[in-house]
Amino acid sequence: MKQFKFRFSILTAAILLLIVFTAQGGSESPMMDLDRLHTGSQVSDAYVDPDKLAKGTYEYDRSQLQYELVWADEFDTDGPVDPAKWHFETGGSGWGNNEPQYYTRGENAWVEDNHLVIEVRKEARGTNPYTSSRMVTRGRADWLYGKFEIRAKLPTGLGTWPALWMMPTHSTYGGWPRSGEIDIMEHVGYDQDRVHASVHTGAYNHVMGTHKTATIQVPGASEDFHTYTLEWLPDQVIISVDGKEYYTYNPARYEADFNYMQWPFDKPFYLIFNIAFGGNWGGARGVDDSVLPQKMLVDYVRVYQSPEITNLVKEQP
Ligand SMILES: [Ca+2]
Repeated sequence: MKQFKFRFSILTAAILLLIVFTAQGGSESPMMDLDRLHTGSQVSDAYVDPDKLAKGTYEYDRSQLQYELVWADEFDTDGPVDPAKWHFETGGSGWGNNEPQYYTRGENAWVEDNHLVIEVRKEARGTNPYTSSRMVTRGRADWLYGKFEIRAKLPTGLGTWPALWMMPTHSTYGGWPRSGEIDIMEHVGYDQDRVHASVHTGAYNHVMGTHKTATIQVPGASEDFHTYTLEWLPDQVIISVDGKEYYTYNPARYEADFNYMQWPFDKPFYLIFNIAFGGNWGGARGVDDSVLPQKMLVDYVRVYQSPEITNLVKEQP
């Protein structure tokens, strides 16, 4: 491992020098390549060979990364959720967690007073006793690496289970959890003000009880807005609340020689916002539907990417 690291360090340094000289040589910056990673209606073509990644060869100074805004929803226009940025995943089949709510086609989400509202209601839809929303950027936008900031105010009450999270656009490495899942924020009403961050992979997931997770106390999580941030780099995932980092997933911590089973996070992922009510986790200590309706408010979501990381990934030997 060390020999590999040393050899690749020299290569990386040479490439960085080359990038610096190239950038100085012309008036155009290397930032135009951002479009290759911000897919939206385009197709991502950035690719990292998992075998290369397994050597742990990415070298960058995280404190020096410059991030540029590539996508955002400020939720500043009252009315329906922007269909160019989001669509709704609908249905009431339990969503893999025995969740009793039905996700509607947009009736439970709208924009008001400069924020998104997702509302979970005690309202029957077929055999489902509750309705809610699950909105996704899938098909509209996805990203490979970046910084994702979401300013949100969470619902409260026994049974509520809001989440701000990401799933892979394509199941390149197989069905869940092999292609990965990144949970930027989860909160369950029976444990008010404790926020959870997790990743799930083929090797580490909650079904096996091996998923990598961390929690932090966020006093007033349902009374005030707080900023939930994911920084997703080519070799690690860092999650923070209000700038306080409390979760890092770096597969090199657990395996000397890892692959997609530990790190499927080299493919584009999309954003998901939802509120479940009950289910395996949200309902683990029962539900109290007298708390309904409940809302999650999102002031904004902003996605940034770093040209340095874009180039690092692209140029990696
Ligand atoms: Ca806003």
